[in-house]
Amino acid sequence: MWYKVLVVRQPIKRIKLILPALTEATSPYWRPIKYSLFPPLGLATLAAYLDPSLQISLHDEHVEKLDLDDEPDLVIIQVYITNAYRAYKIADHYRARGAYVALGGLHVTSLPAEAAPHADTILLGPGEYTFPSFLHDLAAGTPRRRYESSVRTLQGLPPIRRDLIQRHRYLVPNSIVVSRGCPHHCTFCYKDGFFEGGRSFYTQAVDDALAEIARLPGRHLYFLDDHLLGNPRFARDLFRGMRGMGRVFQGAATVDSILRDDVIEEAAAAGLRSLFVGFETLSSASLAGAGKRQNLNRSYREVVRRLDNLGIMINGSFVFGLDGDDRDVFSRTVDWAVQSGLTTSTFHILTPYPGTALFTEMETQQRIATRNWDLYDTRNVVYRPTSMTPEELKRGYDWSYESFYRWRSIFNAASAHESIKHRLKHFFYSAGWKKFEPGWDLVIRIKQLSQMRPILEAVLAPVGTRTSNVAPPLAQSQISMQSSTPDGVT
Ligand code: B12
Ligand code: SF4
Repeated sequence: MWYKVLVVRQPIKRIKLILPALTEATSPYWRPIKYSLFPPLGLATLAAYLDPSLQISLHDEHVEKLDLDDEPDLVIIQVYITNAYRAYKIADHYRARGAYVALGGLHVTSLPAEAAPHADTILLGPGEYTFPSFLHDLAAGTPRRRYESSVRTLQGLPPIRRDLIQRHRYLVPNSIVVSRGCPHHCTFCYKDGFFEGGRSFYTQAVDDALAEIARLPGRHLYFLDDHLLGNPRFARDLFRGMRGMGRVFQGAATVDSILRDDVIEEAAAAGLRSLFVGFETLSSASLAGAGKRQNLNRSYREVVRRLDNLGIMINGSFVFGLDGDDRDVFSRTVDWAVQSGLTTSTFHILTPYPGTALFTEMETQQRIATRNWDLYDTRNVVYRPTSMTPEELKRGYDWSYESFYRWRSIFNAASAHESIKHRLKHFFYSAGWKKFEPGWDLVIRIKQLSQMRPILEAVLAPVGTRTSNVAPPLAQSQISMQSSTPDGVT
């Protein structure tokens, strides 16, 4: 169902959907390739509710320069914490020109009072129910100032307006989400705040998800779901349905879900080739403190072994600065990641996002050091850590990236795999991601990113499965930590 929107005084004909650039675009950390990975899927999802005969355009400021001299009637802006200031500026600009401006997304949901002065309407939570309601009211000439999502379902969604996405500008235009949220409750995660007031984990019908997949051209897919294996029955049916589709795909899942049953084998058989895994920390005390129960007493060694045996590359996620983390946490974590043969690692400085339990806790303890949202990008220390100074935390974080992506580390981590093919694949994927920045910049500048997709697909080709154990022997530094790590982590 879509809506031809019309407000009493002014019919709405031109609609502009905008994902403003994260402030980072002007910072030394800016990596064009990172922001040319995924298109604005949330906005393309919302666009599906608009009458296609209207003039609709979708703009992603990470990959194109925004033209702000135009005169759209309705402007829809997605606000993340790190693009919030830019989003408000764009919103103010268009309101001054007479456009109707609606703001939504994660940051608007956590801080509605901050966003409201910049919008005619704010919409909180997932947009699948609020956005069509808003359009309906707008068409009737009675839009409200605020909409809150209470109905949570992905049944019968209109097909995402992927035609509005400029596919050639992205390395991974085939990003897809088949669920929303996650069944877990980590205290630092956006999830509980964003989904407050309704279900916080739900999936599409398997047939709808398969139909969406079938609509995507090419072979490669990236599932952006928070937890692709979160509902084992759904995941199993999805992967069985995907068998024979000839896809290769990447996604994210938790430690416990990889060990739980045989869904991960089903995923591998369907084409899963690389998985983002939230290890977060090697300390059981820190896991407990972060509410990360799904990792407690689970063997990280076994997770690595299982994925490796299935030929699935691992992108390990780690958080530094959890209460209890000391100055050794960096080398301990990097050593483990390299020795375990993780293909890539994503390190984060603990960041208390507004709306999370962590933020509330730190605010009560008066440990929030700054409310400059530009710094809430997991690369800056925005709170007072307990067991090291903010400078030590920042230095340790920077060192961890440098150390993990040194040529020697890449070589050592690649050597952890048994087969030559797996080693080579690891080497090219890891080095390609972090060591060829000027090459990526050039490819983006000359608009040839889509030419790189076949190479990505080749690197994600299967390496065959095996049964032997690749998890590393214990390093000396880890042996001394054994008493404070979850069973079998090291
Ligand atoms: C893809 C992605 C990225 C891409 C963004 C590309 C893009 N084009 O969007 C990239 C790689 C660039 C990225 C970067 C980062 N990301 Co990110 N990312 C995601 C991810 C995995 C998927 C986003 C997505 O497409 N979701 C699917 C669509 C359908 O949902 P959606 O975009 O949220 O849109 C829905 C609603 O939000 C709402 N909505 C959104 N806008 C609007 C507007 C209106 C008007 C309305 C009505 C509704 C509405 O309706 C949509 C449909 O339901 C999410 C996790 C997740 N599952 O959402 C994390 C996530 C958004 N990222 C996160 C973080 C922390 C980051 C980084 C800071 C991490 C880092 N250090 O690299 C950086 C930001 C860097 C910086 N300097 O700012 C956090 C955000 C936490 C927070 N509280 O803000 C998330 C939630 C991951 C997590 N679990 O912690 N990210
Ligand atoms: S498992 Fe991941 S997505 Fe789920 S609540 Fe924890 S951090 Fe968030």
